[in-house]
Amino acid sequence: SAKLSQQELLCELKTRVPLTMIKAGDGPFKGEDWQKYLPTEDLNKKFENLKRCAVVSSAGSLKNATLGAEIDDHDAVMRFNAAPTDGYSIDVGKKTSIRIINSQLVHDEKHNFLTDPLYQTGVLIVWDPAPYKQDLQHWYSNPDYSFFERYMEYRKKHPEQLFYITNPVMQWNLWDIIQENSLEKVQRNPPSSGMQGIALMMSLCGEVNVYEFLPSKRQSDICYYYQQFNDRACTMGAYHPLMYEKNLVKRMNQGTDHDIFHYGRVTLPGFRNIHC
Ligand code: NCC
Repeated sequence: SAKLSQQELLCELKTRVPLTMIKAGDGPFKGEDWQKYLPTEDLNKKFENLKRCAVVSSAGSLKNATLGAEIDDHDAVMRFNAAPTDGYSIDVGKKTSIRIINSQLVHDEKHNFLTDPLYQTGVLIVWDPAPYKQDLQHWYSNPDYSFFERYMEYRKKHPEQLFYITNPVMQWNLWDIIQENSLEKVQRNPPSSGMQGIALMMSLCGEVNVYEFLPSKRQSDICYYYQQFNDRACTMGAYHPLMYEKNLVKRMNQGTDHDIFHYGRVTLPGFRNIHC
C-alpha cells in the first residue's frame, strides 16, 4: 500500500487500536471469580483528563541520562516489567502510574511477582502472546504462559490495586498496522510491551513523551539501565518486531531529531488530539 502520511498513520492507530481490557462477562471470563477479580472501573475513567504522559523504556541508554526530573514532571508515568526506580531515579524518575507486564513475568517463579513490592505501585496491566486473532475461548484454554491463576492470587492479596488484563485484539490490531506499514514481512509475534504501552498511553493522554524507545546518542549494546547485560537484540528485536515498531514510531514523532539524539525523546499526540 502507498506510504501513509504522519496524520494518516496516527489516525490508523486511533481508529483501530482503541483501549480494550478484559471485563467480567467477556467470553469465557465469566462466573463468580472473574466477577470478583476483574476491575469494574474503566481504565480511561480512572485516568480522566491526563494531559502529559511519559513512557519510559527499559533500555540501557537510560543509564546516565539524568532524565528523572523531566520524567517525573508528567501527569502519569508508564514503566515495563521488572524495571525499577529505586537506585535509578536520577536517570528514570521515581513516579510509576502504570506498569505493563508480560504474562511470562507473572508466570515465572523467579520474578517473585506475588511478593516483590516493585509491582505494588500504580496500575498493573498484563498481556499474553495469544494466538493471532483467535476467539477469547481459544486463548483462555491455551494462553502462551498460564497466568490466570496467579492473576487471581495477586488480586486476592492486593484487592485495592487496579490490575487489568489486555484483550489480545489490541496487540494484533497494532501488529496489523505495523505489518501494513513495513516494506518487509514482519514476524507474526505481538508488539513489545513498549509498543503496546505507547498505544495505550495515546488512548489515555493528551500528549505522550516516550523515552529511549528510539535510542539517543547514549545507544549501546547494554540491554537494560538496571542490569549489567549486553545484547543488541534488546534494542533491535528478535522475538518482537522491535525494528519495525521503532520505524513506525519515528514516522509518528512530532518532536525533533535533536530531541531524539539528546534526550531519547519522542513526542506523540494523544488520540483525543488526533482529528481524523
Ligand atoms: O525487555 P523488556 O521487554 O522488559 O523491556 C521493556 C520495553 O522496553 C523497550 N526496550 C527495552 C530494552 C532496550 N534495549 N530497548 C528497548 O527499546 C522495548 O519496547 C520493551 O518492550 C517485553 O516486551 O515484554 C520484554 O520483556 C522481556 C522480559 O520478559 C521481561 O523483562 C521480564 O523479565 C523480554 N526478555 C526476555 O524474555 C529475555 C524482552 O524480549 C521483551
